[in-house]
This record gives sequence, structure tokens and C-alpha cells, in this order.
Amino acid sequence: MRRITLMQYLIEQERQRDWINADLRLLIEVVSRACKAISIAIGKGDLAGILGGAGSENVQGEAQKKLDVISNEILLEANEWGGHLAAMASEEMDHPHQIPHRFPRGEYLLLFDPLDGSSNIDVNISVGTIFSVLRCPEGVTEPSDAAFLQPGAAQVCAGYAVYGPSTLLVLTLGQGVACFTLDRETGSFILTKNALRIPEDTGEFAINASNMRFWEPPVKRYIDELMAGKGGPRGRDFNMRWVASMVADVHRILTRGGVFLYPRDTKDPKKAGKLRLMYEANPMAFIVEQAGGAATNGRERILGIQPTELHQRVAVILGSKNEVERVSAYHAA
Ligand code: P6P
Repeated sequence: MRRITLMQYLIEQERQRDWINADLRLLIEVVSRACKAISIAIGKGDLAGILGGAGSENVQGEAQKKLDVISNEILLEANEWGGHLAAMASEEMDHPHQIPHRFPRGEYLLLFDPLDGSSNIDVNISVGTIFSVLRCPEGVTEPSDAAFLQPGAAQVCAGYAVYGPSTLLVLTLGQGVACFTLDRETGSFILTKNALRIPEDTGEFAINASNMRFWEPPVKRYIDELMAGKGGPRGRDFNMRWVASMVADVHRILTRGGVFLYPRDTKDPKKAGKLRLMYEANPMAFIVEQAGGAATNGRERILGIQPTELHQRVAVILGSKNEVERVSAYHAA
């Protein structure tokens, strides 16, 4: 594969397709630079005294890690001056961040989970940044929550960075999925995989099995059958993985197949699920579908869900198409 940089890839994409414009290219470049800065901060860990709790809570009422707050600040500062954005929304902020009036505004809305899986950060397990790009509705100058409430199918771009043994940036612009590896010597993201495809079948599933007693019957049935292995109805053995970092679990599935489930559970019946629709499920669903996989909440396609709240949660079942379809069939039975 030609070793081209992210910038070169984006310029070539812009030449081939008129709907990638300079502002969207700048947005992706700026987000990639912010992810590079987050990767460097994470890499310092205890040396920089940035591990552990921030002593604050986010809108979800969850204790924030210092690196949650630092990553959020890095993304805000990186993106507010460029003139490509109308506003930003983040898991770590109650309401959208408006672009300061001293800067020009653009046509895009950026949403992100600045540091997904941050509960893993203090134990040195891979974490990531997830981002999603929407167009700002015509005529909206101060985008409130409502401007962001668009179904995932409206995304123009989505991606994630995974901060693991290497730092990767995975990106879709609606024409397939590309993966870039950070070259720490030059500071460039280099195209290392193009047209990623998720195998339609798999022998590997990812779920937090400690919640089993809270699952709805279709999920219980599905997982029981996988656990029954060769002697069970599936007639084969399955393997289980659970990193508890969505970005790491999804990247494994994008790389070698698998099915990821964070289903609705009765632990808290008021919650539709644990993961957030706008900046976790939607971007990941866009990427997974673009790689030939599927993503549902068990009853409907994730990308078709009409959001009602900026931080709403959703059940997520995504990955190898034939397995996701089987889980959906069990919900419909
Ligand atoms: P549990 C991380 O906190 C996260 O939002 C996802 O990245 C991950 O898949 C999930 O929650 C892990 O949840 O209940 O297993 O800790």
C-alpha cells in the first residue's frame, strides 16, 4: 500500500469527490492533531501527574478522570479557531460549546467522547477518542442541543483514535473505512489500511457477562447458545473478549470480526442502555456499516434512531452482519 499521510489522503479524496470540501478536510486534520496531543498526554501517564480522578463529575453524574477533562480541553481548543465549526458537543459537557465570537463559524457540528474507556486509563489499558460530524441546520447561528438531534444516517464523517500499543486513527467519509498509524518520529498519521471489511461471520463475541441476570430474554438466549459451544444449537465453539473500552473492542471487530453487545438491561429500567447514542453508538455504527457490518439496538438500526436528547443512551449490538441479524431476529421472535 502507498504510504501516504492523512493530509495527502484527504486531498486525494477531495479531488475525487466534490462533497469533501476544504472545511471538512481542515476539521479532520485538526481533530487528528488533537488526538495526537491526547496520545502524547496519555503516554506520559504518571510522569505528568495526570492519572486519577479530576474530583469532578460529568453530565452523566460519572466521576471524571483528569485525562477526561484534559482531552476535552484539547479538542475544544484545537477546533474553535478554524472557522469550520458551528458548535461542538461532548460527553463531558452538559450543553454544546459555542464558537467564541472572535472566530468565524462554519457549517459543521462536531460531537465527541474525548476519552472513551477512561476507567481503564489508570490501569494502562487501551482507551480512545470517538468523534462524529453533522451539518449544522440552515440558518442556525447559535446551535442548541436541538441542532444536534439528527439521526446517525445524517453524519458526513465519523472516526476514532485508539491509544494502544500504537496510536491509530480510523475514519469514514461515507465511502469505506481507512486506518492511519501515527508515526511518532514524523508526527504524521500514515495510511496503513484502506477499505476495511468486517467478516460477515465470526467466532468471537464481546459482552460484560457480569450483567447476565439483567439481560432481556433475546440476549440471554443468544449468549447462552454461544456459551453452549459445539454441543449446543450453534454447533461450534465461540471465544469471548471484553476490554471495557468500546474503541478497543470495536477496533478488534473491525480488524478480525466479532460481535459487540452492550444491551439494555433491567439493572436500571429507566435507561435504554449504557452507551450514548450521539457520540458513541452513532459514529461507531457508521464506521461498522461502512465496513460491511451491522449495528442495531436489537429492534432498529442505530443510524435510523431519531434522537430526543443530546446525551441519550441506547442499547448497542454491532459487528459481523450475520450475528447482528441473528440477535435482531431473536428480538423479533
Ligand atoms: P462496563 C467505557 O466506560 C464505556 O463507555 C465503553 O467504552 C465500554 O464499552 C463500556 O463503557 C464498559 O462498560 O459496564 O463493562 O464497565
